[in-house]
Amino acid sequence: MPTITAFENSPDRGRGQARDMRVRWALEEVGQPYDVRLVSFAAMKQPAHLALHPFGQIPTYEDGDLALFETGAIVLHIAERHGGLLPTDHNARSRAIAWMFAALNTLEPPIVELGMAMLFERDRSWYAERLPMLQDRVRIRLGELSRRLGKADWLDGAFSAGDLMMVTVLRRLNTSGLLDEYPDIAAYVARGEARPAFRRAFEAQLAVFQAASRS
Ligand code: GTB
Repeated sequence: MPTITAFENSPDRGRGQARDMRVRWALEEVGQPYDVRLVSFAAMKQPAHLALHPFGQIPTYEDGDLALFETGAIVLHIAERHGGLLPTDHNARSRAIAWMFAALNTLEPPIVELGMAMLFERDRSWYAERLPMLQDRVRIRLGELSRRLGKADWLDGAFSAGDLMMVTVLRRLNTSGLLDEYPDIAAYVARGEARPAFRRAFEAQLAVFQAASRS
């Protein structure tokens, strides 16, 4: 049974924004049970965890003699070893993987930059000037994604690891108000969140936060 790591006490207060969520969701989609080892911020920077993750972050993934870090690599590994997250047709499979890269490489950077500014830069003198620029950078990508998605349910045929990754990245905009400007993208995210595997993964990470709040 694989073991993943997650925050002992997630700063997102159980909103499923930390990146263990995408690994949990992938494992739930393919029906693979898993263990979770919870780590504190201090423990993440200790040698035992650094041996698994050179940057001292979560999540990690261990299965037998394989240890992985980086959610892109972890989700791809899960998708390659189980059915259900990647098409069997070679070209369609490569396109689904391209969407995983697009989520991580093209959408996530401007979304994370906006999120970081909203969290940590609100009291800076230049915040009001910088915010619209960061929002516009995200709007450009959302507009492009919206045009490509069109009226389809998923990015390229059936739901794939590409959609899983894209939905987890887009969810980081939940409190930004930007998704309201793109109802088709908001509906796409909602479709992902409505999947039973997503719900199970979400409840599992929420239970960690609730247990930590009680103790
Ligand atoms: N590129 C890596 C991957 O995809 O695996 C990035 C991993 C990463 O950023 N991990 C974060 C971490 O361990 C947790 S998810 N940070 C601790 C550190 O770097 O010391 C990022 C995250 C954290 C909190 C919220 N939140 O509170 O909403 C959202 C996302």
